[in-house]
Amino acid sequence: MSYLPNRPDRIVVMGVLNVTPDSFSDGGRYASVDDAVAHAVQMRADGADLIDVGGESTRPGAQRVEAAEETRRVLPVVKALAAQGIPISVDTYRASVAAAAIEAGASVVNDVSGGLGDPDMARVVRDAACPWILMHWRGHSASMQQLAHYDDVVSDVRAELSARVDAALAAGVDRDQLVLDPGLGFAKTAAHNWALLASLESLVALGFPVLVASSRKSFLGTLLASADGVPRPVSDREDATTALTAYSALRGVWGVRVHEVRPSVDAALAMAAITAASP
Ligand code: PMM
Repeated sequence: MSYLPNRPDRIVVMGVLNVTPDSFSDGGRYASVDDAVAHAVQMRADGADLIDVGGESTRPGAQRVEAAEETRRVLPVVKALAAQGIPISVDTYRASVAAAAIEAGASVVNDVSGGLGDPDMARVVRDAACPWILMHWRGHSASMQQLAHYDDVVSDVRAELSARVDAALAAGVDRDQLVLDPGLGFAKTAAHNWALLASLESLVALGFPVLVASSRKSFLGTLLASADGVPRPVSDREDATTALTAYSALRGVWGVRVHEVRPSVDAALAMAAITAASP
């Protein structure tokens, strides 16, 4: 079984490294391998336990890129980070990209489709015996916001994630490989995201490590909108992101996935200190 970081002192913090021209918050910033590696090294120095390398934007409305292009973006960065001993997750729902990234040194597969995007992913993850983050997902980014309809978002997401767990186990993946993620912003309105956050315990109660990825997402832009309704810009949503890291840590999650690592590491340490001191 390869590496799923766990820390005795705080929850895990994953640092986002999007090597895409069009991601919603950092698209285009780390398009060269050198820039990407330098940013990853900085996130590591800030305390990131995993660097999450993604080569395809999943922002609402994003169009897909070809597998060859996704691999071309991701692989040189994965190789360069692995050469420095930096733990890597690969953010992809393509089995071929995941397999190539694992071969190049990635140790975790972060699959925003929860295994639905590529029927071959379960085999790749099973053969690699690596951790597999299963995110709640209903469809590709181009059309996912039309799928944001739930009877009860908390129980529906929980049931749909449980079905993904069952499919993974049926494909021969080990229980210990799985991490669950409610998929904030993926086929979800702001109200859905808040409801899922309010009921994080019900996801944690499924008995798997849980990842929360709220960083800079548009529901925070809406929450923090100006008086005339203009969403707070992406670059100015960090304090709310840090607050959600602290909240998530107190709700028993395994980790968070964030763009700005240091404030979340600090928040995680502070919440762990409170937990440790609790009677
Ligand atoms: N969100 C994005 C990308 N990858 N992975 C997981 N596990 N969970 C998420 O919610 C998630 C993800 C989109 O955000 P980005 O464009 O900032 O990477």
